[in-house]
Amino acid sequence: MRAYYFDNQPGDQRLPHDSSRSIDAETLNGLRVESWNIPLTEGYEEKLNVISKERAYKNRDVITISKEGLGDQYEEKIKAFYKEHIHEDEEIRYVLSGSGFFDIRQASTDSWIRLAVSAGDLLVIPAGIYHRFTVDEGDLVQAVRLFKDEPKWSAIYRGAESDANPHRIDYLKSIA
Ligand code: KMT
Ligand code: NI
Repeated sequence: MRAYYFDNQPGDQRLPHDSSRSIDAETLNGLRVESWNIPLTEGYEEKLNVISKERAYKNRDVITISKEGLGDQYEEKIKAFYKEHIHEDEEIRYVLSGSGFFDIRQASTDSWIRLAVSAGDLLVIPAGIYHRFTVDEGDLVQAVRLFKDEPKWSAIYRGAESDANPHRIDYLKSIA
């Protein structure tokens, strides 16, 4: 999974927007973003099960974002995923096929860091970090969504209220 600063240039969200300034693993650790690569070869399900057990991810489902699947709603849906937000729980995704970009905010600079994910990438985005998602030009991603308990779907969009959310405040404390 490559990580780099978003270039902040206008244009289609699905383009790479690569500033060519890379981000190292230490920086991601400091933001409490975790990732693994579990290749989709024989036995990957077992490995995913081991991690799920260790971290008490009890529930999961599969999400598919594709033009075929979403039809007329496709453009609207990918714009919605791309609106900056937080959650009150971790966002855990294991990519089965296709590819896309998770953008996470570096709190110290308010810059976007772009994480390019593809099949085999398992990503944990902590509660309270501002982020957004887009497919890339392939217009397809299929991923397992893992949950600790009951899925908490609600996105809290960035604003005065989200800044005051206890999960946001706890996140900022945890990276201080
Ligand atoms: C989300 O919540 O942003 C998503 O599930 C995006 C697709 S998962 C690669
Ligand atoms: Ni999210």
